[in-house]
Amino acid sequence: MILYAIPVSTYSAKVRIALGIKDIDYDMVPPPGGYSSPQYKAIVPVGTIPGLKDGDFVISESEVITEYLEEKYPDPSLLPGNAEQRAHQRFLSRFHDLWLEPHLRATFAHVDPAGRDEAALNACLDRYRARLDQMESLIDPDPWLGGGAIGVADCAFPATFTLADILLPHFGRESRYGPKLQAWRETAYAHPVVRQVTDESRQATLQWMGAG
Ligand SMILES: N[C@@H](CCC(=O)N[C@@H](CS)C(=O)NCC(=O)O)C(=O)O
Repeated sequence: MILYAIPVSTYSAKVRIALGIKDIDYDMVPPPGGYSSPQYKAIVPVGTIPGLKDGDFVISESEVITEYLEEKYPDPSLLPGNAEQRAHQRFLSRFHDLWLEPHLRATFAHVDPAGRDEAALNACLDRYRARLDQMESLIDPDPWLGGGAIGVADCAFPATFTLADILLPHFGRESRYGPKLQAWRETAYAHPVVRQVTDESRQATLQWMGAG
């Protein structure tokens, strides 16, 4: 199995955590020619990372890859519980992809002070903060987001928070979490798979920002 991914990519980290929890062997390969390149699109047509190649089968989109892994390697399950609990896990993972992470991603254009638009940057940071605050009311970790075992939602957030913990101070904002999220973070970052993937993300992000 080949995972086209780079350590700085938060969506790749989500899939890497899922692969690690399921103890699936894979090679992590940077997208040939870079993501969105014609060379990479010849393999993964949409050109995004992560992309998964399992034999002749190729699929992209982190949520879809995670669901594919869940169906093909059901043990241990990343979607434990009853229908309602499983739906809540999926909801949180979508919340991450659609409503939280994009506001952080939108700040990338402003990392270099030379090209920074303060008003646009502050709008992104405010939107990220509002969604993060909202998340506190959406979760009830025990200790994982879906209950007693790590699940798909727990795979989605760790690398994004690692990135936020670097970017927010860089922009003069405090990276803070409500009590429920903070408790979940302590559980998540203590997990060896989560720790390894997020340590690599942190190093790669610091390098990308020229601080590492
Ligand atoms: N919805 C996608 C998002 C992945 C994504 O945005 N990946 C970025 C790198 S972290 C990318 O490949 N961007 C390519 C582009 O913007 O053309 C997923 O969940 O896999």
